[in-house]
Amino acid sequence: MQNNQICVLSSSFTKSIENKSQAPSVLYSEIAILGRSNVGKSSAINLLLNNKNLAKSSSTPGKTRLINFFLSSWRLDDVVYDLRFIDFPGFGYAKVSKEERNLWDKNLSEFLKTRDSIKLFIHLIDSRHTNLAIDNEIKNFLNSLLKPDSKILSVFTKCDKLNKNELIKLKKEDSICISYNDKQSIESLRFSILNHLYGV
Ligand SMILES: Nc1nc2c(ncn2[C@@H]2O[C@H](COP(=O)(O)OP(=O)(O)O)[C@@H](O)[C@H]2O)c(=O)[nH]1
Ligand SMILES: [Mg+2]
Repeated sequence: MQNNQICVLSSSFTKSIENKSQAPSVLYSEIAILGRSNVGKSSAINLLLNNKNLAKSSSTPGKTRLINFFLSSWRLDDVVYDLRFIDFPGFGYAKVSKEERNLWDKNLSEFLKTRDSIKLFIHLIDSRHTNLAIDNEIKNFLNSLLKPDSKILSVFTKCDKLNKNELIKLKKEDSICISYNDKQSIESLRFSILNHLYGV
């Protein structure tokens, strides 16, 4: 299936929003990237969109949590796909007051529940910690949002941190495993995205 390459034609940052009233109009199929803080969401977006500086990657997330929109055009076999990626920083970020967290969770759920253009939810999970309570929470939450035309894709990050046996074990389960120093893993994820969205 992967004879040809996906060419990333262009990628750009669209805008950041605080709540759903500020969201850009629905023009494209959307891919939501979710996962706990520090799991590698921004890095994954930069890798997929082939631009190191698009999503700000930081080990000390600030208090302001925004939903960030990016647009990217990919070409495969002479067909161009316009895709919108949505980064959700601070999901389950614990180092804020309970009130703040509740408000953020409410904003986030409201946005996710009503944004019908999200056709794919990519749940990033740290490959070294595959059974965290927060990830089970995210999984249940995403399952509650699923519509007949949307899907969830679980992707394991930071696979360069695994030893050979751990990696073999994870891959045996047909898992998608990515790492920032494995370009092929990123290309495979691009193929999975197009496959889930367009059946290609
Ligand atoms: N070893 C390794 N570290 C990674 C990888 N992807 C991201 N990181 C690091 O993990 C930290 C958090 O990444 P970031 O993308 O900001 O996570 P986010 O909070 O989910 O957006 C940063 O220090 C990244 O450099 C990876 O594939 N391998
Ligand atoms: Mg981030």
